[in-house]
Amino acid sequence: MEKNTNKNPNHQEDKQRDLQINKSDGTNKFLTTNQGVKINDDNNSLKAGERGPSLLEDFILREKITHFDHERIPERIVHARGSGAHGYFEVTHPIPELTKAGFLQETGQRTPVFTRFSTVAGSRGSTDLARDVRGFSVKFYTQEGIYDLVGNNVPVFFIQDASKFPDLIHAVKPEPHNEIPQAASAHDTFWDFISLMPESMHMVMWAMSDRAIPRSYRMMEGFGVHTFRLINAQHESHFVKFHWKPKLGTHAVVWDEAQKISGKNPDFHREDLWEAIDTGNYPEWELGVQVIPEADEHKYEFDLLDPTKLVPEELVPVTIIGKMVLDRNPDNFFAETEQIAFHPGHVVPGIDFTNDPLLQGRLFSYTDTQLSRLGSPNFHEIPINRSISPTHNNQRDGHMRQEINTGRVSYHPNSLGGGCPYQAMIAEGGFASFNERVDAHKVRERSASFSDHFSQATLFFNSQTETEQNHIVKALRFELGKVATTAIRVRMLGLLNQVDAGLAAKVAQGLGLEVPASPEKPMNHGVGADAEPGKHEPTLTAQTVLSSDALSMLKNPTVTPTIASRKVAFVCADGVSEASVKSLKAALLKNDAKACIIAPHQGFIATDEGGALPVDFSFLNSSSVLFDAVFIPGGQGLNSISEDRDAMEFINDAYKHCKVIGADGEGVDILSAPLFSAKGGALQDGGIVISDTAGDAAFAQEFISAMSAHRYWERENML
Ligand code: HDE
Repeated sequence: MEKNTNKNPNHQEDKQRDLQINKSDGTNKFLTTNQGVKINDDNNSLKAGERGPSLLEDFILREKITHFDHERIPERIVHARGSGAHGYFEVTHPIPELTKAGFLQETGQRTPVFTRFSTVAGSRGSTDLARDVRGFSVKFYTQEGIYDLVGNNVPVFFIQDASKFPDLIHAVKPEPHNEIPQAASAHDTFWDFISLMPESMHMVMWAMSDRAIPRSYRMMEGFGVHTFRLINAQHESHFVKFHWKPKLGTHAVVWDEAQKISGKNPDFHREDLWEAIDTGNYPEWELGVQVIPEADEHKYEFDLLDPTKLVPEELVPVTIIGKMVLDRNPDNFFAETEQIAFHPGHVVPGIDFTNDPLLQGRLFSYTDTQLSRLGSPNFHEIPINRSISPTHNNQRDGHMRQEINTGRVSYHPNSLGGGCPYQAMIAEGGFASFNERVDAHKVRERSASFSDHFSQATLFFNSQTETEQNHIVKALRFELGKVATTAIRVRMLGLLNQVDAGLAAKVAQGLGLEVPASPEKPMNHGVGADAEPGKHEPTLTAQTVLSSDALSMLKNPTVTPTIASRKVAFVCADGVSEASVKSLKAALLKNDAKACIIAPHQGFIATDEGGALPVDFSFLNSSSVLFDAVFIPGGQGLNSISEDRDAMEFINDAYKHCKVIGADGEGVDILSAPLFSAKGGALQDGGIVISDTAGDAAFAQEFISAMSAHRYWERENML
């Protein structure tokens, strides 16, 4: 009898081998039609005479154009813009006592994965740096079937019930009359909806924080959001929350930087992920779980089924059980990243659902959306979606069916086929849903335990450093400032005042409005027409945890400081000191960081020593927002930079964005130039590293250690 065990710890390569059979490479091959006929002329259509009409007979032209006409498929309704990579998941701390899932049983066990990161609101071609939540979806190709963990980089969601999802997405997407704005929540319809749905307030705090403008996909946390269940071999259930913790720590850019990156390089995150993997800087995350026994279901002041709430790590710590490494870029974006079909309902024995009403709705949506996006119930046969564990059932036919099912039997039970394929007993790996008792009235209702919409929003705000709080205030001023309808702005101020009075007052000041004395009533419009008045108004529950360091990016460096894979712009000109360039470049390379030479022109620049250095970018086609730090080397020719507005804007932006700026030798003079000091910069500021001697080794060390702190927030304008 065939039994799917997961005991082969070396099946990391299985998916790669599985994909191999579909790969095609035209190197040293003839050009052919799709029917395998060799093509003699791919440049001229068949015509009646050189200047005559084209002939319908030209099957080569017709095939080529027809295929081209049908190249596009509908983009994802949400999360259309994304990037993905292959890798593996490795168990570091097995949890057989909690789950029977085969891929979590033994230390060192590796499972192939494909991970896709995305923004939510923008179209496929939109910018990576939109202020938005990021999708974080992982497909595990386990030996017991596909398991998808389809999460976000924020641990909570805007809404509590699936029925509001289409409304939320309609509100945030470009407005329907003019399709403006693209990939942005800063417009009336989004804030109109939010201002009437106080349950969104916790997630709004996250979306207005710097979590919504990550430095890199590699530097984001990931969360399963909903509470799931782990089921062990004794059929016992534990509640579980999933967390991905990035090895490089959680980092963001600032909003001004994000907007500039969107213009300078809208593929910033996509390129960053691709380059990191291409150069062997494999992104890595730890997978952690917060585990809650069934008996503790009602122990907390929030409901575990409410997706607008998180479980503070102070109440339930995160246990790390494994790590994920992404080590291979896709061969073909469309075939892999675009066609991959995730589904929170793809689970394996040992993992199960809860009654979270948002999760329950998702369990319907994802297959349904694949039917229109990928066009057929056979989307599971697309190579990237194909399970590496065998699949046998009585589902048949449909568009583009690949599998050739043999035999005359396509039903169960049967005797003609010997009863095959047969059902698996639980002991043989058959999936059996958790035997939860449900005894209830059929209602369209929400539990009263879902009605505290503000306490965790306040918890999030209180957990932030002053810098992070300022960024939230500025983000809200930006977003609400773009809302044309004053009544919506005022309604939002009323809700923000429930989260934190200081926050509301500062946002109001920026908008030139007053915080209303009391919020507009009713606050909550997400209720049925016959709901008792006031029944569903938000309530406040006493909180056990008032501040949680884990929620702040700045308070919570999750790893030892590193500058690995960070990029430094060397601001150069003809007459640069080669010794200075080479010394810091070598030190950066040793720390796995990268140096790029930026100069007034491309090609080569002459060095002080009489040599030449290749230029990577000019000030015209680059910008310091694309780099993590800036270095101005010494050299006689460097003085010309202090007069160059483009070069000085490059440096001044790095200053404004609180990045490390280093200079040695004559480079130091640039930081004394009027064009720098006029923007507030001074040599003694934090994160400014200087040395009188060009090419000094101690300077390089100081620069690198300054860079590992990433940003010098004290330079930022305070509110
Ligand atoms: Fe999704 N979501 N979602 N979602 N979601 C989709 O499925 C949906 C929700 C998330 O990289 C769609 O294949 C409903 C929460 C990610 O391919 C669609 C509801 C969370 C991705 C869909 C939610 C997510 C999607 C669009 C409320 C965080 C991208 C294309 C009931 C835990 C996956 C697709 C990828 C994609 C529906 C809520 C995350 C339309 C109805 C909560 C990361 O089916």
